[in-house]
Amino acid sequence: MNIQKVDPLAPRDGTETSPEVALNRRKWLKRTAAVGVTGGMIAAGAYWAGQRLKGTDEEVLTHGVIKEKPDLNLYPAKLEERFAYERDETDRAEAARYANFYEFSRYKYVWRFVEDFKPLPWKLTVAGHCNKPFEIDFEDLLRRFASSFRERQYRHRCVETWAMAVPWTGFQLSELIKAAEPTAKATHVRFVSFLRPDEATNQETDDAFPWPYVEGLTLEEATNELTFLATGMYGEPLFKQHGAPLRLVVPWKYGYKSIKSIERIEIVDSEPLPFWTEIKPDWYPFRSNVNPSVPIPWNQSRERMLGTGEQYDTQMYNGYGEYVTHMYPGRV
Ligand SMILES: Nc1nc2c(c(=O)[nH]1)N[C@H]1C(S)=C(S)[C@@H](COP(=O)(O)O)O[C@H]1N2
Ligand SMILES: [Mo]
Repeated sequence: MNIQKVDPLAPRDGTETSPEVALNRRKWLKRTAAVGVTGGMIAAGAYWAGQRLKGTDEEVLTHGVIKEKPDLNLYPAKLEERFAYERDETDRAEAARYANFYEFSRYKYVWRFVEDFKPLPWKLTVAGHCNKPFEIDFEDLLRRFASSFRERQYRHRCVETWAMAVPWTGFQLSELIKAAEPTAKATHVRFVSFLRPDEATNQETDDAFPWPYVEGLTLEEATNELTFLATGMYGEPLFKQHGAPLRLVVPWKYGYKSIKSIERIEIVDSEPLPFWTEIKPDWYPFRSNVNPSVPIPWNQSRERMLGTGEQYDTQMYNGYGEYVTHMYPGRV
């Protein structure tokens, strides 16, 4: 993500170098200049600081687990075979380690900063232009939509050009929207994440951002069969860093549309203003469909898989054209 507009000192995409790594590297550079140590040791110092922040697989896989799990036998859900990835599944620890969740940190390794976040109990509000608005406790939501639960294997493409292939558990957003009964006025859906500076350190300290995180889709996009509300990943409840207890997954759009830890879903009659669109509208426009031929502003034609570093050509609509092209006649 580029946050230069709010912080000219941020690295280009705001994410590749963590503050701790950068700080240590700077210290090392100073020291080595004074003492005249070799470049090999500079590299070793930066490497060591990076490793400490990355953590072991075991740390990464245990730190963000929600303690009280609703015991409803939802996981694992039945796999829908038609959404196979056509590439290797991303290692679970690699996905859990390298996340974007600005409420906790501007940088990666978010898992280190989610300790105070309490995703349960959780309440979801569904409101706006609908006949049946509702407010529902997360456990009741699971019960209400239990029969719609399934597992979906989706490719995910971040605008920073990293990608992953992971299995989500949840249900189609269309089911929830149908239950709310949108009225004739409804044209768009607005999603709002939490505002909890006590639990999310970066919401307290980083007031350059327009908290809370907001996203939006057209009603047609929101009810597309691909659009998924996920409560789990890899056959278990979501880790905190992946957006527990409930997040959106929109696989044909850049990753930032897939808003995490949703508190509010509003059915509205105009285009909402998403978080990143507010910060940088020319780079992160409302629609944000994955498109390898449009640089935003860096080249988007290739992508790199988390963990393996394997590279692929980025596909139009992230390869999901057969499900979504009809929504964008004559444009992208
Ligand atoms: N609330 C919230 N949702 C968010 C973000 C965020 O910072 N806050 N980052 C987005 C971005 S840029 C990406 S790529 C995906 C990353 O999902 P993952 O970390 O589970 O891989 O979450 C998206 N959803
Ligand atoms: Mo992203």
